[in-house]
Amino acid sequence: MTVVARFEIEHTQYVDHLGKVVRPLPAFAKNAAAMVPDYRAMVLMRALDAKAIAMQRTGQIGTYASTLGKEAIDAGVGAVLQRDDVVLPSYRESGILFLRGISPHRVFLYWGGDERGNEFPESPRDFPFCVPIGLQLSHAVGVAYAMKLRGERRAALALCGDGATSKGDFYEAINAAGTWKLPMVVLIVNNQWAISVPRKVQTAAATLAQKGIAAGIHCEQFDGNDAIAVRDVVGRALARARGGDGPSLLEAITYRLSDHTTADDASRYRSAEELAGMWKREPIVRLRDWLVAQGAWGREQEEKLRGEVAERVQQAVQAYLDTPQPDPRQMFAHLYAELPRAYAWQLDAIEKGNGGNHAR
Ligand SMILES: Cc1ncc(C[n+]2csc(CCOP(=O)(O)OP(=O)(O)O)c2C)c(N)n1
Ligand SMILES: [Mg+2]
Repeated sequence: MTVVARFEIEHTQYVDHLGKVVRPLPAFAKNAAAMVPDYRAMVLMRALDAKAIAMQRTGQIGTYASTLGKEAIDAGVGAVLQRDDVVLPSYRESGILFLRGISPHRVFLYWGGDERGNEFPESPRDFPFCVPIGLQLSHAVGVAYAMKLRGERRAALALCGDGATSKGDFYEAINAAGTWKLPMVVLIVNNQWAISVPRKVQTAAATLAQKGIAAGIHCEQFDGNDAIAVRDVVGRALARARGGDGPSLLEAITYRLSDHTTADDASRYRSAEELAGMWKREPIVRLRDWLVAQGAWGREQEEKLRGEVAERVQQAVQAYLDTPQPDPRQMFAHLYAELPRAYAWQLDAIEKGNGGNHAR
């Protein structure tokens, strides 16, 4: 017997959950101050997330998918994306979008049931939230193919969950990306759960990153709660894509500290011990401890930041509340050239004033 191929999956971590540096830092992190913007962004993301949950609980928005625990991924990805790149998010990527310049009040609009929350005028090339699992991956193939045809130095970055990697769309997308050597990066946010299905019963594969081996593309895994590892690994993959060196499949190891959405109660299917253990690995305290140890952050800055963040969250809430209700007829606008009867009578009812506005 001859071995015809061997494969390895690398895992990258720079700062462990105790704040200890476990391997030489990449050049960009040699000066700890360079990571302060990531920390600031992560604190803002967490505050906006807590506010969104409070707004759902008080009936001001509808179902909401929390980002609790994945702030390092969103901040790191936001930091290494270039303006011209295209992001194709799932429903859990609002943190990245804030760093693309998208106003946080749009996230409240979206989860408040207002389609205008899916319009991103501040970063118009980025794709809207994608709720059908995995669809954004095949869209990314199309986007990356167009970039390649035009000979542009840009990359398409699609994000999906661990559960999404069980879908045909996922395999089809990475296979096409490999075959056509597309400027594309797929980032799996492995938060260990797909609603109530744990990672271990999702697949028999030892890692999710290794799924890229069969597609013939670069693949690696990293600690998604280590902000430095996120910037390093995602930054390198995007540079490869832009430089014509082909696609990557990346697996970020993190943990969903929240329920799946506000419509879920995770305490019914996972233990309090597991959750408590994972809180010890969460990304914000880890980065702050490291910044403090490097002398790049202190109590005064923290207090000032908390004040600024509270103000920004309040501004976002106000911008949401101040947005006039959409015209209810707009829900029919992009469905059909000619409305079928089942919808036509509903539109008619609205126009006659029987299905009109309600208060936000
Ligand atoms: C095509 C499709 N099938 C099923 C669902 C229902 N659904 C919503 S979220 C989800 C689990 C997704 O898990 P994962 O990919 O790990 O993402 P996470 O929510 O953990 O970020 C499922 C099955 C859906 N939205 N779309
Ligand atoms: Mg998941």
